[in-house]
Amino acid sequence: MIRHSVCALDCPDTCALLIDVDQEGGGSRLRGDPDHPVTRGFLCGKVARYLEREYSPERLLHPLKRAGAKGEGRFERISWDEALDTIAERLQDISDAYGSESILPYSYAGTMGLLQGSGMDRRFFHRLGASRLDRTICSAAGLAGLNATLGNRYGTEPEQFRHSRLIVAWGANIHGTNVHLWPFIVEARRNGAKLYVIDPVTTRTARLADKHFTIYPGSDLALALGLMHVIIGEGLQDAGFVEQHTSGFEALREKVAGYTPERVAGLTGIAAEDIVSLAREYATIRPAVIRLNYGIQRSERGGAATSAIAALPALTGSWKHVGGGLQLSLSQAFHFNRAGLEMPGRPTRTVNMTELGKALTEFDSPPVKALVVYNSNPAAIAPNQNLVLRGLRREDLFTVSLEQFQTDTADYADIVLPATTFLEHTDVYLAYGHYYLQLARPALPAPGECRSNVDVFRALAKRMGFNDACFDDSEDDMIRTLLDSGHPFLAGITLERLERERSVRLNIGDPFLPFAEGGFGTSSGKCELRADLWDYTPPVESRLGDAGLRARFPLELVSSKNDDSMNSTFGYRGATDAQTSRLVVHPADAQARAISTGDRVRAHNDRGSVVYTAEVSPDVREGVARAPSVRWNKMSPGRNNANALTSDRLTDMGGGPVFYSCLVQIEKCGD
Ligand SMILES: Nc1nc2c(c(=O)[nH]1)N[C@H]1C(S)=C(S)[C@@H](COP(=O)(O)OP(=O)(O)OC[C@H]3O[C@@H](n4cnc5c(=O)[nH]c(N)nc54)[C@H](O)[C@@H]3O)O[C@H]1N2
Ligand SMILES: Nc1nc2c(c(=O)[nH]1)N[C@H]1C(S)=C(S)[C@@H](COP(=O)(O)OP(=O)(O)OC[C@H]3O[C@@H](n4cnc5c(=O)[nH]c(N)nc54)[C@H](O)[C@@H]3O)O[C@H]1N2
Ligand code: SF4
Ligand SMILES: [Mo]
Repeated sequence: MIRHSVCALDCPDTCALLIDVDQEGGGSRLRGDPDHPVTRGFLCGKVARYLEREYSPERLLHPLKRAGAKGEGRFERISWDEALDTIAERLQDISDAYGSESILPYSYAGTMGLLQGSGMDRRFFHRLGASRLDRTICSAAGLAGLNATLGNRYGTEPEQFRHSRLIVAWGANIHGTNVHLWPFIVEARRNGAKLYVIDPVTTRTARLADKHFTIYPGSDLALALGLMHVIIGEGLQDAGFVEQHTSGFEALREKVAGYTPERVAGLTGIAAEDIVSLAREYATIRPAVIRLNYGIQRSERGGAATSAIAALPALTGSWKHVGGGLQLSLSQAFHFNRAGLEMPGRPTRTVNMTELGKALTEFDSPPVKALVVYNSNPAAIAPNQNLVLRGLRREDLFTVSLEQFQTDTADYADIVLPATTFLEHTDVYLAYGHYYLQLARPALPAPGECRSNVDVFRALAKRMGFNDACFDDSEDDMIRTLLDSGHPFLAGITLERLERERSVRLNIGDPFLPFAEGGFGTSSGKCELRADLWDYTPPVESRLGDAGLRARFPLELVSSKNDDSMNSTFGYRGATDAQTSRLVVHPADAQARAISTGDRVRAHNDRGSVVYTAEVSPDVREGVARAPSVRWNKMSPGRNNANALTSDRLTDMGGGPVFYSCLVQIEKCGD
């Protein structure tokens, strides 16, 4: 029998899956649905092997309570009743003693499912009056940047990329992290399109590109202003579109006058003549599309950089063309009834998830006394890891982890609850890289005593005496509520229709040209050219940043995504561990330190020190080191990873993390 499912991983592609299931309910083969217009019958390598995870002997199957020291990883099995009673009692006691805001939920996108990730859990914590979590860890700076310029975060549909003549992958490793866009690019190139990549690293995508601009990390704002300098200076803007649909052009003209190609070359490391030719080609080749991804906004100037890049298609009028425009995240087009799903209740303190270390070690009035983690592995993925781990070690902190695997975070938990995978529970999925809404029903039985997040938070609500009707809602009730927003993009999309069709394109018209006739989501309805936000100063932690820091820590560490894993989700796999234990160093930087491929090296700064295996390669720009991420701490010699080096400084906009603005020194380890 073939069953349908949807990949729940935090990936723009949100693939439709087919799974072969035998008489006994065992899954034997997973593949991409050939009928889905974006999945097109194939999966990425990591999920093609997902059944290995599903049936891994390392899956957590029973509730556990801690039997050793925090972090040690010794646990004993307990019953669900004991686990839920303990959690309910402890949360109640903590709430009575310190106030409900001393309880902090911590979750991100381990699953992108709406019910399991922002459904019953939110209802529970809102009813409890717990602190709110500001979920900034991935995209906050970029989304704030897009909002400032476009007002709403719509973008070019992936299927339209086949019509583009110039595709600019800007901080976007398409082939590695968004592989279902790739076939559309192949099709475009067959018709003569060019692919340009702007990335400090020679990624798979860059290797396959027509041109690769190896920009200095964190300098994208300067490049965007340099391109505008050339476009406006040479009169290549679309005067009609600018006149009708943008505001702030005159101030922008003045602002970019100072960003000459020569000056921008010094700031970005891209030759002046390349800046000029890129600007000319971008402004004159039609249609031209920018695939912007989150790589550029994990740096100190990431918000402003995104905001400036997002203005380029309005300057050139590229929003008018099928196959033009820009894509970052498309998720805002899914106009759900979020309030109905999440039941926000009264406002409480908000804690920025990027600052977890500070929250656990510095906050008082009230201090964080209980931490409930699900869909996330903060011990591995949050910046300033030493501070995070110090917080997680606190004896007076009560920690719960809902997990599929015994992660580093689970090692610090007092109670661990075994969670279902997306193949085992019901959920609905938006996407951030396409416009299809999807439903998945359980395709496989849950092993052992695994329970879904919805189930667990429903049970906890009962134990804490919350009698509100919302805690009796079934998954289907929640889906109906979610779809009931009255927004035209969701008109006619019901649970019954999702049940029948499984994947339904939003009612956005075809072709969807969100801003062809203006209609931006800003208060003016225009694309805001925000010259006021766009002054480039190099990140403090960068080659042109703080000279004192740079003298001690001369290399820029980019701990970007590993091609063949998903954040820390597959960290237990040997092959993933081998990939994420590497530090890629440029030959010149390696030579200066007598480092060869295979050497054990130590990367360090004032925040921490991490041991890697060196790979000497020109795939990084001189002065840049790359640590494919995110490794499971406990697999490494120092029981840590790149986030022991990254800082918890926040981005210029949105309060996001600055993972890729990180200065380090590297040396060979003694034997
Ligand atoms: N294989 C795989 N796929 C994934 C993930 C994964 O871990 N592995 N993670 C998923 C998640 S959570 C997300 S958010 C998306 C993210 O997807 P992407 O945004 O594509 O991923 P990143 O690796 O963060 O960044 C993309 C590229 O930006 C480059 N970059 C770094 N700093 C700069 C800079 O300052 N300027 C420019 N121009 N480029 C820079 C990096 O070298 C990298 O190649 O991918 C998702 N898909
Ligand atoms: N240095 C560095 N740090 C980074 C990044 C980077 O590129 N470099 N990327 C950042 C980005 S973009 C992101 S999005 C974050 C990602 O950080 P996280 O969202 O924490 O992602 P993962 O590390 O993949 O951990 C997700 C966990 O959720 C669990 N899980 C999956 N499905 C379910 C479920 O249904 N129920 C429960 N209870 N658990 C489930 C998985 O087993 C997994 O352990 O990391 C950030 N950290
Ligand atoms: S991780 Fe992305 S590309 Fe891979 S199967 Fe899931 S949605 Fe598709
Ligand atoms: Mo992310």
